[in-house]
Amino acid sequence: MDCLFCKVVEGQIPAKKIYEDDQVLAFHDINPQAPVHFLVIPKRHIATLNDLTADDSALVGHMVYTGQRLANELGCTEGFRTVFNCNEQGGQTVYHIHLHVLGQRQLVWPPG
Ligand code: DGP
Repeated sequence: MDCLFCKVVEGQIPAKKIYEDDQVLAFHDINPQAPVHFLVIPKRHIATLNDLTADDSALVGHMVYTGQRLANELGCTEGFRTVFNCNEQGGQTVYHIHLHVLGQRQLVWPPG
C-alpha cells in the first residue's frame, strides 16, 4: 500500500520515534509547528476519521491517552493541544489518521 505512514510503521521511511507498542507509534513531526510537535498513529492503516467504526473506539482512546502521557513526559506541563485533521478542508495531507500533539508555546484559538 502506498501510504507514507504505513512505510514509517514498517521502517521503510525513517522517523524520530518516541514510543511504540503493538497498536500505536509516536514520532516527531518532520515540520514542527511548536517546540514539541509529535504525531500518534495507529499501526493499522485507517485513511481518515471518516473511516472509523465503533470497533476503533478503544484504539482512538489509546492514541489520545498515549498523546497525553508523552506530552507530559516531554515537558508540556503547562498544557498542550491535540488535533486530528480530516480530509482536504480539514487540512489533512497524509491519509493515515494521526493525532497531532503540540506544546511548549502559547497556542492561539481559533487555528487557521
Ligand atoms: P496533516 O496535515 O494533519 O495530514 O499532517 C501531516 C503531518 O505529517 C504534517 O505536520 C507533516 C508530517 N509529515 C509529513 N511527512 C512526514 C514524514 O515523512 N515524516 C514525519 N516525521 N512527519 C511527516
